[in-house]
Amino acid sequence: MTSPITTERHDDVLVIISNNPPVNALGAAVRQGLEAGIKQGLADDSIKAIVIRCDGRTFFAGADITEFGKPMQEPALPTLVDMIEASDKPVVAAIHGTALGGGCEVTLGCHYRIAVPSAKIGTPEVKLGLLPGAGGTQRLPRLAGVPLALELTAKGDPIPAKKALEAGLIDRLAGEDRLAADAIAFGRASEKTAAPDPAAIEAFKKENARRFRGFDAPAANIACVEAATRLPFAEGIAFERQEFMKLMMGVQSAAQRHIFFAERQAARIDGVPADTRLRDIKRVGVIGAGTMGGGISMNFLSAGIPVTIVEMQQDALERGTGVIRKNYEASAAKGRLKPEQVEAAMGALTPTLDLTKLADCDLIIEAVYENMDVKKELFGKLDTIAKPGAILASNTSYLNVDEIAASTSRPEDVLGMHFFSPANVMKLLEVVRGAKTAPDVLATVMALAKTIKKVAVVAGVCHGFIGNRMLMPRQVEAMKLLMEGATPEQVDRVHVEFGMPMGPFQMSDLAGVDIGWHRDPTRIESIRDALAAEGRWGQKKQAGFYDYDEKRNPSPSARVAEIIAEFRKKTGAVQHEVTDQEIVERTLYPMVNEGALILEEGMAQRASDIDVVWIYGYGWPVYRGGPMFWADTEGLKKIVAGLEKHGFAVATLLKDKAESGGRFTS
Ligand code: 3H9
Repeated sequence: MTSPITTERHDDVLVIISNNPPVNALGAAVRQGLEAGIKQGLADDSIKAIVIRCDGRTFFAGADITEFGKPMQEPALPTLVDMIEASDKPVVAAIHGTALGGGCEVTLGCHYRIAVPSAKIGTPEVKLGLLPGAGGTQRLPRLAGVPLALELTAKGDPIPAKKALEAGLIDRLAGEDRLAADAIAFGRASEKTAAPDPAAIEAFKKENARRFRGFDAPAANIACVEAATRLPFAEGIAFERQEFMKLMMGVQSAAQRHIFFAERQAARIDGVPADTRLRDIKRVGVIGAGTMGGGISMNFLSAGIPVTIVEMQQDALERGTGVIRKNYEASAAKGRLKPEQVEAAMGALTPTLDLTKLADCDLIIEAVYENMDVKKELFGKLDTIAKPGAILASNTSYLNVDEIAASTSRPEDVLGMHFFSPANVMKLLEVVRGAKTAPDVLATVMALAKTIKKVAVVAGVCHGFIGNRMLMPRQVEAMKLLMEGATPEQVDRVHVEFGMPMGPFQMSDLAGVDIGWHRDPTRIESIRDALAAEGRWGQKKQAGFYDYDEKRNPSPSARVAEIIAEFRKKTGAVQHEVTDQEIVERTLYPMVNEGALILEEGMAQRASDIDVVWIYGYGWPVYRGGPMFWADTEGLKKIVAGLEKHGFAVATLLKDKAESGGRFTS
């Protein structure tokens, strides 16, 4: 096999070049080639300096994650970085694209760093449940100070070259097209030690406590940076190694790595070749300027794709476009957008009351009231208005997309695009593949999802698709638990302690207790009916399963406790002490069971897609890897036993896997 590493001589400078597509990951062959290149430079007296650069779209984007968990091949990355640092000839890192993780650590071992202005540098290991394990936690604080080292390691977001320059993380900016030449003209520097900065460390921990809740890796990153301020370099490195290995062996990092690959895998569509010719999407139409339609529109406007937004009434249209502007202006006020970007986005929005104005749209997304008759009528009209080849999408969260498609003469152009609220923020998009959806329609929408920075998952046509379908058994059981002795506070606490952003009842209050309510205050058949009849519609009414103050802080409600007590009496539900473990078994295990049914029926392409839905659509804790990965870590036998204990009908796939010692995820 030819090495991904080549060398070039430029008089007295040796340039080592890596070409390991797609992202120059530092796999074994790359590390071996780099080692050989450095040795070649050191052995040749006529060489005065060495440059390391990469071909292709980026500098090294990190260690090769696919090698994790396999036997290590020499040289290990830390050894290689040490070797670079020990070179008595100056080594210069020439950075373009993204120098991430191990890639960033290679640059830290180099004596100089030069980067093009568009480059980014960072250590995202924490997002994989890890820490920079090739000396990064020790070299970063020494070079760029404790505060920046904490930001980079414990949060994991890369910074642009200019900021890295200001922080001393890189030494010089190269011309955008002159990186190789500029790098060759470079010299040597000496190492710094990190100044102790305990106040910065404490403040950082406090500021980010919420963000880091439940995760192991941020604390380990912080501990390593702290060690850099107190231990000699070699001891700091030893400490880093020990912490790195702990994380690497742990379940959290395995879960986070699972999600990294799951997210990319989700983009692949079974039975649709990767080179399928896509349809051009130059203008998008959105029907409905409510919260959903407005949020959906913002995704396209932010990506520079013009949007025609349609409403039925002028005041609703104005309100909707007003909210879009307000959201953009709020981002601008926080410095996330420039005023001209706000104007550019708003300038690309065409509000109208006239449905026929959608005739020039390449994709039309309907985001109107969740009612089959309304949707069918609308799609019938769209059929007469939309140009040939336009994609017609429904943002329905439950309804049968095939039935909607059948109201047009072109069901092959119809699919579901289920955005999650708030649609301009939540990353998940469920793309619902109808029985007749054309492969190129599906492929176009999946590719478009990437353009608008969504993570898209293909779902089949079934009630609630993947996410909401799995939510249903959870909500049903949560209500039953109330009848049997649990309180909303207890059920929610168990979910929050598990790592969810909120529990089932907090979620109901946020979404609206009145959603799906029959609207007859005299018909009270459930606790939910009773709440809705009393106007306890959730946060928007400052009363739902909880009472809320003006700032929407919840507190347990005496009235809700009364309603629950009345219902327990009325139905004669048998009371018992509900333990936290029972709540887990009765609310989370049935989700896994439903996930198994979804797989059995082919409504999701793969178990990891289900995990992606729950991570990006519902805030399932990423360190638990999604419900199906979590089920594997719990043990499928235990899940089956738990389900059977509580009288659930166990899905055949789940049972079979448990019996054969199988897993859902790899
Ligand atoms: C580390 O460095 C540990 C060290 O500190 C310590 C060691 C001792 N390895 O995302 P894309 C694949 S941990 C293997 O679609 P983009 C990816 O799966 C690492 N494969 O492109 C995909 O494959 P496929 C720290 C990798 O342009 C393809 O490349 N580094 C790796 O949207 C294209 O990826 C990170 O965490 C990898 N490291 O984004 C950086 N990275 O085509 C992780 C990517 O088969 N990577 N692949 O689906 C990223 O954040 C993005 O990939 C990047 C490009 C921003 C680089």
